[in-house]
Amino acid sequence: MTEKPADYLAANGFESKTPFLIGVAGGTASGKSTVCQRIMEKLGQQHKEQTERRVVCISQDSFYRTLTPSERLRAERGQFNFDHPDAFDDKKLLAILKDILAGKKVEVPEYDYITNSISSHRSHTIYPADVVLIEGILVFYFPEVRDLFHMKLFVDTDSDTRLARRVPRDIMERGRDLEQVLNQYMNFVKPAFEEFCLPTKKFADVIIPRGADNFVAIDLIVHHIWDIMYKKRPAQKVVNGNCNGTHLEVD
Ligand code: UZR
Ligand code: MG
Repeated sequence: MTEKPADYLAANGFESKTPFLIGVAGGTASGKSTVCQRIMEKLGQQHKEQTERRVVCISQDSFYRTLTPSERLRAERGQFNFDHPDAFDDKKLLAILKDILAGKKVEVPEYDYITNSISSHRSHTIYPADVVLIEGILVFYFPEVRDLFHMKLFVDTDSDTRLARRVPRDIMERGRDLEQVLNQYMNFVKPAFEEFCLPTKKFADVIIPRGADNFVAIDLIVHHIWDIMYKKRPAQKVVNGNCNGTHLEVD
């Protein structure tokens, strides 16, 4: 390849000074978070201090909107559709992604699945990084958000595998009982997946069959990110007091 870094970056639609934004979509329990974790692990980022990380991951769950009192009651009875696009605050997600692209430090709220709400006192700070992964069932649904990604991955795992994972996860980690989980799945999760999530697969640049078990696909993606982080990016000094002056160099 004779392409110069700047040409490569321009051809791929992003400017050298902005982070490389990767969207990771897929059905519930498809392995989106695990794919992101594997990518971070392979890049040696998992055990770094937050301020030192060059690759960070954000979940779309942090952008569930605050429910009205009556919606909250429905949520407690398992009658609120958390898989519908209306359940999200897409404007807030868009604003935060724009800030990230502008190289700003942002605060991302933490979501609590037990109370079905954003924690009012817990959030985490995302410092400027080279690569930012955004994972969630509907990250490709909102056109303005979708258009911001430099790379789009869709984690494509069979529905039965996803259901088999979702049931124990909801019971053990999210405080639900079996009947509630299955009702919610049949009434909301499955139909919303088919109506809103699956049609966004066509926007993906890379489809990852079998999800996090697909080591070959993850390796290929990691190599691409590695290139961006260590080879293709021009030297850049992130000017931010909290970022410890991360310095990236061309080899
Ligand atoms: P993933 N979800 C909850 O179960 N409770 C909430 O308060 C908010 C979201 C679920 C949501 C969706 N659906 O299927 C899932 N329900 O989180 C998305 N019901 O998360 O992609 O990790 O499966
Ligand atoms: Mg998840």
